[in-house]
Amino acid sequence: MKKNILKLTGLLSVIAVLFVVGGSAGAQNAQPAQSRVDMMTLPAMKDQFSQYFMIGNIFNPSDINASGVTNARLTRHFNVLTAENDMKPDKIAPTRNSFNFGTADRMVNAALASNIKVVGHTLLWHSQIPGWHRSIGTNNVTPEAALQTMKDYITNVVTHFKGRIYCWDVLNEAFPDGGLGSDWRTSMRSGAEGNPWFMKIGANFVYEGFLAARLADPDAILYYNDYNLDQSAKARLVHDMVRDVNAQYRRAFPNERRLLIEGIGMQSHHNTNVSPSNIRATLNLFRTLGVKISISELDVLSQTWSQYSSRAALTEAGSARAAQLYGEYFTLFLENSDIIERVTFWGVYDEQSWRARANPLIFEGRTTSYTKPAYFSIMAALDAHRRR
Ligand code: 9MR
Repeated sequence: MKKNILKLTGLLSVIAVLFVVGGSAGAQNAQPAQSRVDMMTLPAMKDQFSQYFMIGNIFNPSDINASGVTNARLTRHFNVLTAENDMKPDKIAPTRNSFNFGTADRMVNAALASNIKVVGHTLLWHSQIPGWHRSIGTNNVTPEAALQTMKDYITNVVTHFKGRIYCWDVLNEAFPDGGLGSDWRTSMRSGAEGNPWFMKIGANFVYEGFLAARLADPDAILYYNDYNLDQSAKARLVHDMVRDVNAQYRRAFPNERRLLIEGIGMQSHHNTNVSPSNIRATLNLFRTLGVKISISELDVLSQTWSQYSSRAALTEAGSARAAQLYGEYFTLFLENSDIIERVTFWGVYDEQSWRARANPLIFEGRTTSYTKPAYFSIMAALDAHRRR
């Protein structure tokens, strides 16, 4: 009986996909109303994409208990999770030398008990950091002392989770939003909201930080993670940093076969002006580094950035555009699946999103989450890729 229901719901979703594909193929005819499907009845996305990449999402303390992940929407569709906030420096290391691992431990252990991998997010950042990180940038400790403090912190945290974290976002968002120089070593965030480690230690904190993480847990894959990497100036700086830090590692450890920075996380907090061709250009650039890529925080506003920031009303055209872009992005991800190891959505349903007012996700509904057209355009992209 249960099997039959599953078969039936599978069939329904295939029919829904056909509607969307038919519509986007340019038929002028009136389109049938989109069927909304409860995401719990859909085939598991993690299985559908299993030959290409992992499919991830975020989780919070309310999604788990002592025996595992209790949020069935997560366990059904996703095989890798990132703590939305609970592994950030302000949560894990509120004061110097007193770590607060309780919540993070419960979350990581629950995910592992549910057979789900965990991304460690994040070690070195300029935001959501405790006062003792922030003040490193401006207090009168020496650069040498600050470097030791940073290494100790990384060693402590990574060692604590050793063997449980599949990859670490070692460094997050080091580059600013605008006014980028051409040399990565002098272009990182500084000032009141700057990266304190960069401000005190200088650019070599990157190599030292990644090296401390590698030594503490050699099995973890070490990532640099950032947003706006569809923009060529920022992508170029990230490329140069990864190239130079990996070259420095190669000189120091000539027999080591692995890279030090093994992956780049492209957060991908997009809006309806983010063009797939820019993302393609960045993927081609990063490909030359020999690194893995993760799409690490995907969401797509149903608006342009300026509409979103001016709190403009949503339009149907904007929602349709976002849905279409989801499909185009996935087409690109599938074409690059030899280097993409994970695609993580930054939330399951719109209402939970940090940008909820622009409906950026592929499901909607807090109590029961239903498909949006974006879901079907992703599945149509998968279908088209398989048929190539
Ligand atoms: O989704 C997170 C939100 O709950 C927090 O309030 C916010 C604070 O900075 O961080 C959000 O997650 C961020 C992620 O850790 C790093 N990239 C940007 C994400 C969205 O702000």
